[in-house]
Amino acid sequence: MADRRKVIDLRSDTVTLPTEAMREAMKSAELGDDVFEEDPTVNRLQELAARRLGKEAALFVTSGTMGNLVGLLTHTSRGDEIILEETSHIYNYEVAGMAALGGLLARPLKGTYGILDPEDVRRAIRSPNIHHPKTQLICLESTHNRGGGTFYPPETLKAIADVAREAGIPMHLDGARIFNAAVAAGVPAAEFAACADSVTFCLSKGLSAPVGSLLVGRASFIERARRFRKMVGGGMRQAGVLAAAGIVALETMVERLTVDHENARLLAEGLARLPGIEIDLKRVQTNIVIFDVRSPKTSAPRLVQELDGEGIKLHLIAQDSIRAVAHKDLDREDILLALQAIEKRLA
Ligand code: TLP
Repeated sequence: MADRRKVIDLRSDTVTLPTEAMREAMKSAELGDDVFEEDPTVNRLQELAARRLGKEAALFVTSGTMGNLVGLLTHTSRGDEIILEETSHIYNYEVAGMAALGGLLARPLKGTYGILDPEDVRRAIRSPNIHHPKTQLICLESTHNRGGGTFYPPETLKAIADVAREAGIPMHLDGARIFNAAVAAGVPAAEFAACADSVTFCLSKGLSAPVGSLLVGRASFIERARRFRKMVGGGMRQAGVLAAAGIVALETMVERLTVDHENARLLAEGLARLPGIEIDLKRVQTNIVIFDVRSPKTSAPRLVQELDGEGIKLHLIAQDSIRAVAHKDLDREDILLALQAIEKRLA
């Protein structure tokens, strides 16, 4: 391993660098002021995103966090309650923006590797009562980050959409990695999106664009969301320079996600064979691999620290738990090298 020059960064798919085609597109992008809705490249990306997700309109935002926040603000009023999964990104990793900026009350439910049961959702919806907060939104996440890259089976998603529709409650999907779910399930992303009133998805993760996410939904919803985006400081100007890379991401980087899924599988199956590693292969469905270290030879924090010294980066997500994410800047060879290095520490 001594002659290896490359850092094998498995911390996240957010570390992916833009492709040459993206850099070229950024250089020659046609630009305007997007707050005036006059950036032709942003407009083109938004139209493309809406079409891909089967929705009327889309809004280019800086990040997945902003897409979710703007989506939540647009759906709700202060004091409303939203149902979400207890390990979801919105509840755990978005700095409590929903509470701090939206005045929203969270109703976290327990899922199975992040996936909620439609009956649990139904039971959590508040009945009208002067004492209760109003259940105003159901938020799902697919693929589910802390669930280990799991995704909603289309029938489960449809069942929850039915529960929501019967109760007259809108649904927001945090689809940061919706294309990973689509490619793994072999269904168009629009089929998942059809179950939700709004969807956030990211260009800057597996799709490898440098910056940006989209919020999609009905035209009237996106029109209101545009005001909230401005409120939270997301009114960008010549944002076409970023949107240009996003167009390339959507047009050319979706199908190749299967390669990342194969590499994640390779890593997961390799890890499952090592002593002192606990991993549930059922939850490895896309590009994320979560595993536990229970070994007399080392601990999860020590393993992460020592491998970092060797140029192999992993993400410690709990005292005994590690996350690794496959992405386009890592190939099969990198995965095998990482596995070898981990094996050495456990032997
Ligand atoms: N997730 C990041 C970190 O924040 C943990 C990662 O490395 O996985 N929804 C989901 C499901 C996400 O995984 C993320 C990012 C977001 C939303 C937020 O996206 P950004 O980072 O663009 O704000």
